[in-house]
Amino acid sequence: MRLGIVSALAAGVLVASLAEAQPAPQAAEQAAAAAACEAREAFEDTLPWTFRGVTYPNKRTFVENLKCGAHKYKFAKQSDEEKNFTLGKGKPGGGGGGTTVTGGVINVYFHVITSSTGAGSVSDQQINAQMAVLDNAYAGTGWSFNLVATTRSANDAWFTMGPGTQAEAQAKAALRQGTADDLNIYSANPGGGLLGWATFPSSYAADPLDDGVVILYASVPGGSAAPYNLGDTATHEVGHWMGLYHTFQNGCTKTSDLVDDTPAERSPAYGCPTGRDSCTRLAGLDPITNFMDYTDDSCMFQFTTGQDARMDAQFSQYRHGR
Ligand SMILES: [Ca+2]
Ligand SMILES: [Ca+2]
Ligand SMILES: [Ca+2]
Ligand SMILES: [Ca+2]
Ligand SMILES: [Zn+2]
Repeated sequence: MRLGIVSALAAGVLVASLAEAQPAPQAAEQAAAAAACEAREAFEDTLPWTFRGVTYPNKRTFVENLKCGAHKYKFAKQSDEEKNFTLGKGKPGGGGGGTTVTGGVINVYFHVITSSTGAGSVSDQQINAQMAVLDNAYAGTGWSFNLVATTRSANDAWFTMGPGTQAEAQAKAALRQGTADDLNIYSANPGGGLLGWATFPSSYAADPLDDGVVILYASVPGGSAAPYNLGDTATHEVGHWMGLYHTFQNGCTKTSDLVDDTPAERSPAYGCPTGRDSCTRLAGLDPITNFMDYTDDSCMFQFTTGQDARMDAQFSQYRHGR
């Protein structure tokens, strides 16, 4: 408290000016900011958005349909898996027999897939930069990443693989290393505006070879996929791999992403829409700076304590020692 050095008179003035500010409480300011943000988004929706040579009606269309494939890819199986997960948590120390871990070093196998002519050739320096981005992003969670090996494959079919394709299955069957608690990252050029996709921890048992994270090669630090070229596509996809859903999962509902301290969000945010509040009846501004939203890499920089706890629980249940 710094008021100790302020004279009685000055303190009185301060109180007076605070009293004047009372008619504009924080809630009203937030509502005004949210309205301004909504108007900004409505204007942005009139502007075409070009990403990697393809022009979309606007950035919202790109972001909502294409940015990350994880939700489309594995969403169908989610509710059943979640039921099992909740059940598992309800049996303290029992059932799965796994140890509860709150962090650790995750071994990483980084598979660079290029075209036959060498397109998509992520450099060792970029891989190291990507690893540093991951370590920074997860620094507060207790998890860190250790690059064990890098592989390089030239294969046109694998290079353009999409989620759920035969090319993806073949690439992963040939390249995947380690067990459930090892992270395999594949860089490729899936096309269609896809920045990446990931499998969830609970999917491992049914299809171990499928387990891992695929990212657009140009999304690594220094890549050409601006504004998604600071390495946070990998951060986001690894978040799924650790068991996190999107912050806009299930829209304006109290359960939303099954994490208590991420405010609910009606739809993905894009760009960096400060003040966005898409669920006005639920507390909190939209978590636009969270890694599990869809904002620009420069805008997303945090996981919450609740997300950390969920990652720990998911990793313990489905990955640790498996
Ligand atoms: Ca943790
Ligand atoms: Ca939430
Ligand atoms: Ca809200
Ligand atoms: Ca960032
Ligand atoms: Zn995602």
